[in-house]
Parts: sequence; C-alpha cells; structure tokens
Amino acid sequence: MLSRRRFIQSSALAALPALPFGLSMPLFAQSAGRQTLQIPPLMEGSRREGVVHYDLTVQSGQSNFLPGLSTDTIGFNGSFLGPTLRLKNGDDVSINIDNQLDEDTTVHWHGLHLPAAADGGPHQVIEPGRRWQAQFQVIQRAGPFWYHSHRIDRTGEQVYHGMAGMLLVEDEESQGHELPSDYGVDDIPLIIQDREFNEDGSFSYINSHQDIMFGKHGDTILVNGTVDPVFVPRTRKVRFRLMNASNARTYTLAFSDGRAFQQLGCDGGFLAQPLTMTELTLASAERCEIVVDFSDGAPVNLISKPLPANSPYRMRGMMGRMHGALSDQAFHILAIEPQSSLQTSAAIPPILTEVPDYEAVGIDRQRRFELGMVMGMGMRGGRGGGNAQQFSINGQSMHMVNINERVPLGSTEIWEIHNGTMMMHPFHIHHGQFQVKSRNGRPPHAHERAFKDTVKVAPGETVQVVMEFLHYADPEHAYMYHCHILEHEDNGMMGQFVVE
Ligand SMILES: [Cu+2]
Repeated sequence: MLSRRRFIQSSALAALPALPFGLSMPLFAQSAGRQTLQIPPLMEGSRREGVVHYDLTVQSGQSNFLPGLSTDTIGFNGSFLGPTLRLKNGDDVSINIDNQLDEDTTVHWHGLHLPAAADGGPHQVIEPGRRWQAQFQVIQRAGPFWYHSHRIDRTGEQVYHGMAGMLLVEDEESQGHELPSDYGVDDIPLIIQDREFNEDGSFSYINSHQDIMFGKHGDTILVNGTVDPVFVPRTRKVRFRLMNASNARTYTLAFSDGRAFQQLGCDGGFLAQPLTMTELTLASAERCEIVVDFSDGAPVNLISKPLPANSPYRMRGMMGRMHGALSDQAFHILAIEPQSSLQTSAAIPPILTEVPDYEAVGIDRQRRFELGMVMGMGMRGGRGGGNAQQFSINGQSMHMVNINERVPLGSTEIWEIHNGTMMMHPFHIHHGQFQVKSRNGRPPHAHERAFKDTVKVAPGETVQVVMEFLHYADPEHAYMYHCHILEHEDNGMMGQFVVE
C-alpha cells in the first residue's frame, strides 16, 4: 500500500525548527503547508427541567486532510471527530445519539462512572437510523475524558475513521482553581492520532497481519483532525488536554527545546500537586493535562520522541527485533508560535486536590488478569468475531455471551494485570477510575498517582490497580475490560464483568 511519503514536499521539512535530540525527524513527515490547529466546538448542553441535554448525530462525510484530496470519514455533528462535551459533576445529563451511518455502532463514555446500561459498550447497539439515549448522573472528578465507538469487532475501524471526541468534566474544585480555562484560548484540547493514507486520499486501515499484531500505526499525525497544525498562544500559560486517540501508537511527548511543563493530572483527575516534567509517555486512550509557559515568546514544537532505549514499554524479543522501529519513530506533533504580546496568566495553585487512598477502606478481593497473544503464522486477520482467537485475557477471547467476572456492589478490589507478551498493552477498565497500586511490586510513578482508567502494562510486568465498585448494581448489563490497542480489543483481548 502506498504511503503518505509520496506527498511529502521537501519545503515542509525545511520549515521545521532544529531538534535538540539528534533525531532523524523528518522521515515521517508533514504536509505541504501548515494549517491553523482546529479546535472542536464546545457543547455545554441545554438545561431543561433539571436535566442537561446534549444531541449528537453520528454521520459519514468527507474531510480534506491532504491538498486536493478528500477522505471518507465519520464524525459527530460533522465529518470527523466530534464536539467537546462539557459536563459538570453532579448534573443529571441526557445525551441523544442518532445513528445516520448505514452500519451499527455504539458510543462509549470512556472513563466515566455510570450505569452499565448507559455505558455505550458493545451491548448498547444503535442500529442505522435509530436513536440511543444515555441518561446518567455525573459522579466524577474533573478531568479530560472522551467518547468513542465501542462496536464489537469494529471499534478500530470506526474510531480510525473519526468516531471520537473529547469530554471535559468540571467540578467545584476545578472551577475554584485559577487555572487556564478559556476553552479554545488557553484551555486547548489536543486529540492526537496517526493515520496512513492511500494515494487517492482515503484512509488505509488494516491491510496486513502486522496491522493487527502491533495495532494499526500510521505515518501522518493528525491533531484535532489537522495535518501539520500550528497553534498561536495569546496567553503566557496554556493548558493542554492531551489525549492519545490513536488506535495503537504510543507517544513520548516533549517540547523541541526541552522546556519543562507542569502536569496537572491524568486520565480521571488532578494529581495532588502539579508535577514538573519534561516528557510524558501516553499510550492509546491515556490522557494528561499539562500547563506550559510561553512567556519567552519563542516558537517551539510539541514533538514525540522515540521511546528511550531503557523504556520498559519497548517491544521485546522477536517482536522487538522485527518491529522495534515502531518504538524508534519520532514525530512533529504541533508547531507553537506565540503572538508577540501575551496576556498574563495566574500562577498554578500549589495544591490541586486531595487524592483519597482507595486501599484505606480495605480490600475485599484480588483478581488476576493474564494478557495473551499468539505470535506469527497463526494470525488470520480480519475483524470478524469468528477470527478473534489471537488475543486473550486469562486464556479466553471476548465473547458477547460470556460474563467473565462478577463483582459485588460496594466492594473494593485489587485487579492484578500480568503481561506475558512481548509488547506493551494499555489496559482499560470500564465502570470508573482506579488507582495504580504497584508495578512489579514497586510503587507507581509520581505522574500516575491520581485516578486513571487506562494503565500501561509493559512486557513481563505485573501491575496492580485498586478500584471501588459503587452505586450501580445490574446483573444483566456488563462492563468491559480490555486492551485499548483497538485491533487487540477487536480481536479478542477483552472481557466482561457485572457489578451485582
Ligand atoms: Cu494489546
């Protein structure tokens, strides 16, 4: 299959500022010209009789990513991606989803704590022409969440074509802090995705066993659906809501001049205190909030570096030897060119929140989850459920009629995830947020000591997370747990549990 490299103009490469890391950066390069970073419209909903209503329509369309070419895509209320939904903790919300596609879909509220029947997982199918209504109370700390297709066997293809959007939860604490919060001005969503294009401009989805084995990777970066984007800060400090909405790729995000930034939080809430960082690694579905200071007025690039040589997340063994290059790829993500005069920004508060200790209430039970994948010639490809034997959890591949775990309402459990494969898997659990308790028996990293819903599990690693199962008992409707490399999920690395 022809790749994007056909389209690369050398002039675009000359426009990239010098990089400090000795990277051979431009191999996977950008379009012929920069475009202003698109900002998804903000949807705050309309309040009627105590309920906040949102309306989303899933529709097919065409998008123009590449000069002179159009791409068939899927979006919410538009042709690609969707509006940023803003929800307030404590509100009762009702979200209408109208499916105008000619295929089934579902819409999952990734990271939110809500009833299983409102979760939008593989069982909440929306047939073509039909409407699904998700109604729930927001019981959620402030943070960056998202929504995306969760259709059985075809999540990867639907998300790849555009079925994703950001969802911001605010609460009294987040609104009480003097943080950058002017959406689109100094509070900026960055939905990062990689895509491969065919010569005619269409997306190239799965066309090899490798695309399933390693997950679909592309050589062109989109940020909020923009190729080669540029963002112009108007304020000294900017808050970025970073979201890895790629099907499979892991990014190690940093700035081209090595500048430090403040991490405020991760998937499901604030860290106790801002953390000074110079890079962070986000796997598929992980999010992170950061604040960056542009007071010096200097242009800089957000980049993705190769995984460090000693990173536990690199592929190992035969996979590493054959496909370690995936871990070595570097990308230009976003050009940042501050305007000449910048408005002042408030100082970042030294204390952001109190992170409660889930373990303090006592652990009722521990469960173990063994991630498995079969290497090599056994791969049959395809996305049909009938082919879903390559990937497993505890030796079983996802099947819609199997309930793998039953969790008593009100319990607190340790879920221990062991990765015996040769590549990293980002493990996601529905129902709500968890805390990372340990990695191979050692304490979690400082940057993950907040609430998370997706956790990287390195080859050979055992990660323990602690989760509370509260509020919603329903023996009929299942929640999912799965690898968030979407091609792994679609091919069986997923299981189901009920809270009862
Ligand atoms: Cu996986």
